[in-house]
Amino acid sequence: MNKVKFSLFALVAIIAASCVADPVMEGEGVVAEKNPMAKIINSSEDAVAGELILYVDEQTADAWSINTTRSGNSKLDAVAEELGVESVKPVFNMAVNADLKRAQGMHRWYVVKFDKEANLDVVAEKFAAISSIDRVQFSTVVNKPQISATPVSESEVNVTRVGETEYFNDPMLYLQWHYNNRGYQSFFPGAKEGEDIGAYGAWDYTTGNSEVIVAVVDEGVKYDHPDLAANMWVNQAEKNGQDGVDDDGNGYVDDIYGINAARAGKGPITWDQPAWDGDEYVGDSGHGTHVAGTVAAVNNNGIGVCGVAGGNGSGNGVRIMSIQIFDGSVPAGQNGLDKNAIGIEYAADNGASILQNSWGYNGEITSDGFYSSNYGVEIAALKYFQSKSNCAAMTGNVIIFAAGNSGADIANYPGAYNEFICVTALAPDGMPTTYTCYDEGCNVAAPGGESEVPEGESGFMDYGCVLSTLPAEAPDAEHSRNGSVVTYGKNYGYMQGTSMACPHVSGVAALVLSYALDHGIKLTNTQLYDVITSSVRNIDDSLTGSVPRHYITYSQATGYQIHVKNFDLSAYKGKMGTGKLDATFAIMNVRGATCIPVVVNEEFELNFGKIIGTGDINVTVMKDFVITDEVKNRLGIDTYDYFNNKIYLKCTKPGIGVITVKYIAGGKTVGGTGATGGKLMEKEVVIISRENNDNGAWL
Ligand SMILES: [Ca+2]
Ligand SMILES: [Ca+2]
Ligand SMILES: [Ca+2]
Repeated sequence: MNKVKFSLFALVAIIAASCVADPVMEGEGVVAEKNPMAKIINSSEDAVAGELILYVDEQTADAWSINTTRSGNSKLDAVAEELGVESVKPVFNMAVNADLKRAQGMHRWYVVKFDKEANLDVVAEKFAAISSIDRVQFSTVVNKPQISATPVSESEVNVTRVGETEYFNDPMLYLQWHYNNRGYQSFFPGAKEGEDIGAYGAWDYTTGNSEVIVAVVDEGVKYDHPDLAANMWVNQAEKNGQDGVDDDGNGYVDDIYGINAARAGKGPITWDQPAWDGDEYVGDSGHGTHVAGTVAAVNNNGIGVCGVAGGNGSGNGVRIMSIQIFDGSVPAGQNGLDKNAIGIEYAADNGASILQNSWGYNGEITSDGFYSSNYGVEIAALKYFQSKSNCAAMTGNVIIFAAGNSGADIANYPGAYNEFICVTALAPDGMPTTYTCYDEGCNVAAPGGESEVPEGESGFMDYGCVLSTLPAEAPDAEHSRNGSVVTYGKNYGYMQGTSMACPHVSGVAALVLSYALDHGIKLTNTQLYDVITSSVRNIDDSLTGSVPRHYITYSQATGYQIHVKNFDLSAYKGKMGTGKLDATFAIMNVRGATCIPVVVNEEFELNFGKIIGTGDINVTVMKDFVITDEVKNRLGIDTYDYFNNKIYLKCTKPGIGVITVKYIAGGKTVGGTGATGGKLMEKEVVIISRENNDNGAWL
């Protein structure tokens, strides 16, 4: 196998914002009139100059909505005059879904702009002293650290494999161990078969539905990427409309694939804009395109990679909406908190039902109350998104976040917030990655990948990272230095991080919604959250002892050196969320079927009481069970039997099959003429057969 490359800085950090302010108040209660300073809900450190976000009372909100230069409050108008306020604008787009937004108080958020030289703290105090201002929020700058991918092309990774066929015809699918892990040690030392999201099993039941829209809140998505274009959400009115005109009247001009929220929706979506902080590269990195590909790269199109919910080649992939909140061309210090808020609002207003977020705030937020008070305008947008119902199969929408890559025993916010799903990252051996945040606030684990030194190699390789789509023209942060841009030059590449684990979960959520749509199942967003967190394989049983992991040090005297350390697994026990997400379980969960995991070539005894879930065989008696020839062939079931309300069978092949069990509810005989007794019932039982890889991963 060709080496991808020696990667020194393979750890892809979660997109993160910088500063976190000192707590000023907890919760969202009304601020006491007597203490104006308590209205200032965060710190001016790292805030955008020349603007503040205000939460105003109803009268001011209504007055400003008509005439922003006059609030009707003489003190407020005097302060605005004194400061030379240049503009007052509502944060949210009140022309769309106004009633729901008003009910949630969103009409009360305003952005005021003034002289950039003005002292923010002084201005904040002036506004805070006015009774009609309820809260004053500094517009914290949303920054991101350097991230980079390892680009690959199909020709580079085209190795000869023995006897393996993949689910779809995409030539790089076999490298996507995160969907179907064959345990190749050349990818990762200790890689284990079955340590994946179980995509192949789920794909037997659904591969996507084009009515499901996933908003990728991230860098801009390369919407014309050959392996993404067919699965992009398209605003048809804008695509077929006039340039420079808001053809669909949603408040945004030419928003065909989403919006560039970092530019307040007033610029095109981009993914190739370089930027520098001194010599260091800080611009676009392809992160959004990579995340989008994991959710829904186009499957079975004969090129590149697959996405979790990318369809089967018939045009049924779920759709990606690009919500660009990071833009390399927006100078550092200008991208404030309100931009995230309007991006999330846009996703809610334009049909997304899943919000995919591989970003968060590194640092010191340690409670839901602190987050919701300091990031008031952002949580308002997130709660609004969650309150909308944009998929016919679900009441409400769902929000999924990455946990963060600092290795801390608490997730980053907003992901840690109790209402959202927060995703930790696994390596190809099914163990926690060395970088993943864990414990507090974390809900479920999924493959995020890890760069390692495979057997027989002397340097780090990235086959253990997550492979997805890349914009070939995006700058490679690792190699772009001193104002000189080096682009990836390839359409695919490896990244690692909880940023990569998160879109696996969003993709599985999209599969569940697709299956529900196809089968007339309706669920609530709470039920979908439950499906995600309960459709898991056990991780805790394997979290004992330690595993070797390599790491790099650098000094001028010795240069780069690779070392090995023992990575303590027991520290993660009980702290990786509910376990390892399995897409097959998730589909079966929403189908309402009982899943029975079995090991290939081992006879198992299935107690009927367990199938029904009561354990009481006196009230429900098994009458019969049906295994179709198709299922027998698929799972290699040659012999089976049942007696005493137990089924005995053995699968000789891995796979999934449904058997139907018939039973009597409420008696020992079926009622009818000449008999009393119970009602004949039927229930599906899903047999999920996998190889035993004796690592505790499966059973
Ligand atoms: Ca529009
Ligand atoms: Ca237009
Ligand atoms: Ca493809």
